[in-house]
Amino acid sequence: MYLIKNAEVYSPESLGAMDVLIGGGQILKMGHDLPAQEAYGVEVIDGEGKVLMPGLIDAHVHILGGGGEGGAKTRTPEIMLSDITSGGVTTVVGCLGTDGCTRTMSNLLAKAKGLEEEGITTYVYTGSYQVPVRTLTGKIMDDIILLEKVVGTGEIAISDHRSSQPSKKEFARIVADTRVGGILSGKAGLVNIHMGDGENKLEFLRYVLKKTEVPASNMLPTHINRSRALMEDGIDYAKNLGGYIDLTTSSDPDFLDPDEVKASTGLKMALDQGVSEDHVTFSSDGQGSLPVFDSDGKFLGLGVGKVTSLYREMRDAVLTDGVGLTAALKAVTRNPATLLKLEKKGRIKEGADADLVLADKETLDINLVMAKGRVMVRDGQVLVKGTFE
Ligand code: FWO
Ligand code: ZN
Repeated sequence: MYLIKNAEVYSPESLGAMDVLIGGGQILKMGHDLPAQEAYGVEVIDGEGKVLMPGLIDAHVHILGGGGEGGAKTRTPEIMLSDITSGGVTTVVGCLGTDGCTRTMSNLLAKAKGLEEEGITTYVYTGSYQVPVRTLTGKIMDDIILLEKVVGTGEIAISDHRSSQPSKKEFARIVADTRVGGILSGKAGLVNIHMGDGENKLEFLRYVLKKTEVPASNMLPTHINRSRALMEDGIDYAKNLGGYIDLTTSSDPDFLDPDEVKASTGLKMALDQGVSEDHVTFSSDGQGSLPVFDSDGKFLGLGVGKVTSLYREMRDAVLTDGVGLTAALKAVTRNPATLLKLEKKGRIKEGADADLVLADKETLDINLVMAKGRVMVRDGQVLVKGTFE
């Protein structure tokens, strides 16, 4: 058990300085001047001068590795536990990307299971870029209903030269099946949609909202900040249609695209233009490839995404772009938790999972990361390592 004393709690709404008692993987009690029962094996952690936030949720991570756009040697490596926890992330949703052939759902599920055994919380989407969706059981709905870790479909690629180029109707069917699978299993039924650089931008999502009864909360388009034009379309989609948009925090320093919008800046832009702070999320695209192609579609090179970029962009939003801590935290905690229907995640309250990050109040430097009540990282030291680290 742990008692965190006197930290500024952001749930992510600011609750002021409080004590938080943790035991059995959960937040047991919150209050003022909670007695420190050290005799019962409670370790007291000093929270003075620190902020306590929910563990981050990264709803788009290529936990198995991805890529391959430059041939087999460019398939990116699997993630390791500390690549995730060192960035304050305690929940990930794993996905497949461009390659839905040599990367498989059974392999993805096994990797997600392994990370869960190592101490964090994991889910997956069924499918990859491809349409028809390559599922495990043969059907999107069956995967979601029968496989516990499957909470949706993705990342389905549209507006991209690597997409299967589905029709609007095919796309709507994928979203509909995912929604009903979610309803029947009490899960989110979220479609994570990979947006490329194509002219159509968010047109397919607008079609779904206009022509079907499916609500916007079943679709989360990602990489919205990959270009200025897409960012503007994303802002319009979120503001005028009540859509949700996801900004990718990884970028490759070797191939900085001048047209790309940094995620922290994109969040500021969206909020300034009237998008609700409940409608923007960040995800890292961690361990996926960040390939660059020329205008003729020729492969130029690729980098690898990092989960730690998620925390970096949240912090830059606060310290550089002037976004409030609550709004910045919502993009990496509460909002993904709500879209993924994870009621015990993305908030600090009694009964919630003890997924927590303690950070310096001024610099937001991470001090301690706890996942399901277990201290994973403390004072820059990774205390719980992955099996092969
Ligand atoms: C983005 C994942 C992209 C994989 O467009 O979608 O390729 O399969 O690992 N990455 N292709 C990266 C941009 C947002 C910079 C993926 C990747
Ligand atoms: Zn993608």
